Amino acid sequence: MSATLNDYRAETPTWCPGCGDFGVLRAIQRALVDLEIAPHEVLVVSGIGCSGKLSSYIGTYGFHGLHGRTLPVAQAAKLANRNLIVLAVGGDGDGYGIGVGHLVHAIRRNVDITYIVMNNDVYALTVGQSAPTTPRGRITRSAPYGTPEEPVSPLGMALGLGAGFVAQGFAGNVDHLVAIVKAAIRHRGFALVNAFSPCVTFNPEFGYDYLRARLFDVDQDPGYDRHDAMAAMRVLSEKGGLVEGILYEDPAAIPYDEALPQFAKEPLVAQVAPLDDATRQAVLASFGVTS
Ligand SMILES: Cc1ncc(C[n+]2csc(CCOP(=O)(O)OP(=O)(O)O)c2C)c(N)n1
Ligand code: SF4
Repeated sequence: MSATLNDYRAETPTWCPGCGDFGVLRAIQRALVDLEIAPHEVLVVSGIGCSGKLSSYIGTYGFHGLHGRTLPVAQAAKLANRNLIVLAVGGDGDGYGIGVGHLVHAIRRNVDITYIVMNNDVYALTVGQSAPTTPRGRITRSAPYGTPEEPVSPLGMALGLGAGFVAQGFAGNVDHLVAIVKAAIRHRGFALVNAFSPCVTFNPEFGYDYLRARLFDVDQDPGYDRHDAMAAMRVLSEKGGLVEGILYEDPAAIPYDEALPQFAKEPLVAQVAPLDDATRQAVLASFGVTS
């Protein structure tokens, strides 16, 4: 029997009322249900931040890791068991700040995982400091005279590094985000989804109305070719990054985990003997877990 949205529920979120992360959570849950994936087939790895709590709020396997270290854990899990659907989730600070080095190498390595970044242009959990995405001049708690640096362009960076799937969604348009997340999961290789997810508490300027009035939807443009990386670069530049939809997809991408002979035949987990019970207990005990 197919999973339902109820099967994907877990703890009740403690996010502020109106937080964009609710929309992203709902989009991921709906995408998994639509794709008829069962919760036990999915691992969600998250970083630290308000967004990082998402792995506790979804009824899949979960790993809440260290700030900025989401991608190494997610890639390792996929390499160990490529039968799992692996989603990495986190904030823009997590992915484009402290963890940006891992993003560069995840794109180049092309392990078949989906990375959903909840982008609110601010460090929210730590109460509103400038993030790498904060526009120059914006006043934040860490920049009372205005943020002095230029922001990163995460999608431009990903395209420049040769990413095989680059998309942008919006928590205020969940139906569209569902379609984007489904396409990202189906893509064979590393997929980046930058999901604008307003922080209504610490960055209300970058809110629902602001985004709704400005986002240009490439998926509604019949002339847009999502297989043309230069077109993606052009539209990003023309619209100042305020674009929604699947900007680029390379249907011929070959994931790392399928390209290497040692992974190609069967997943690593199938190639090693299962742990005997005493060893399993000892490993769990080393993490302070008793079963
Ligand atoms: C190594 C390390 N450095 C700093 C912190 C403090 N810290 C916790 S969350 C966070 C930023 C969160 O911002 P973001 O990743 O954008 O997520 P959001 O809370 O906005 O969802 C920081 C700096 C930490 N937990 N670990
Ligand atoms: S502080 Fe911002 S990002 Fe964090 S839960 Fe509240 S609205 Fe969401």
